[in-house]
Amino acid sequence: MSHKAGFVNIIGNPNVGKSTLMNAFVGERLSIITSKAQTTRHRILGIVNGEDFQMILSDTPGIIKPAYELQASMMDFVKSAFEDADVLLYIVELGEKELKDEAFFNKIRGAKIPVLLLINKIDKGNEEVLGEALKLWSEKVPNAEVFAISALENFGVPQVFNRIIELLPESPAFYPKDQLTDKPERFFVNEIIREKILMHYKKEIPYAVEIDTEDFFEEDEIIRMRSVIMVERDSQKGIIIGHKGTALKRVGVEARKDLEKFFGKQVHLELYVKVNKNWRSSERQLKRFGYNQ
Ligand code: GDP
Ligand code: K
Ligand code: MG
Repeated sequence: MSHKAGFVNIIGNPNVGKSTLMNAFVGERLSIITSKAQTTRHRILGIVNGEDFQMILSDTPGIIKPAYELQASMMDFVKSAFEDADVLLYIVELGEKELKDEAFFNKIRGAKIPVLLLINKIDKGNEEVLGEALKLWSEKVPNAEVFAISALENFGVPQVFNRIIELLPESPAFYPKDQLTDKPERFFVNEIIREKILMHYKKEIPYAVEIDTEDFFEEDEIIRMRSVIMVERDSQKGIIIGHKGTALKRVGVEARKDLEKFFGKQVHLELYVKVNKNWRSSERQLKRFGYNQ
């Protein structure tokens, strides 16, 4: 059976209905990740898994690529929004007439990926208003396919959903579906810590570690997490920790910074190292490193 997977970047002003659309996409059937954060530049809105597809939706492209290119500057973000995705969703609401930012629209018009322009909240207007909106946005973004929807009432949403799937490339899933159904945030915490370990230790160390985020508590202002780095031997534990703990501290500081961007919230990360001689037998772990045979 063929499988499709890809990245969908969602752009649009605050309150146009991005979160509502996400919820409508996900419905009852599929797994999702959401961050409750409102302020972040970096977050995954959701991952929608089907038997033969995986749709990764983000309003902050770049960060969720498998290699976790964590982007620092807003310029990078803006750039990647138009390049590092398979489909761009641009959501506006009925009555919105944002005509000021020509540079922004030039970027959308010049996008090399398919653009779906969704006029949302059409339940709030009449046919005349909708007619004007369709005309306005079709002229403004001639390369877009324009859809009139009501995310709240699920009107037009399945059509958009199906169109996105059509546009996704043939690809295996980017994120293991089984790991995303249960405690999905922890999967990303593990991956971000793993990335720091890959960056800072010689090759044999990253291959010997497994990361397990044991606690993840979201409070109003802060997320508290506790993750264990499991290694196979005492000698590896020493290397991970480093002289006076400096190596581990660096991993913790860098991971925390990225986690704060990712979740859009202050993060407290407690990291510790544990020797576990048996983890390597885990089939999941072997698969992750590509030892699939
Ligand atoms: P976001 O900031 O882009 O994520 O927007 P939200 O999804 O949080 O929606 C902002 C507000 O618009 C909420 O009060 C939603 O209930 C409302 N809203 C979203 N979609 C629709 C829609 O299709 N019709 C109407 N009438 N309201 C909507
Ligand atoms: K909102
Ligand atoms: Mg929202």
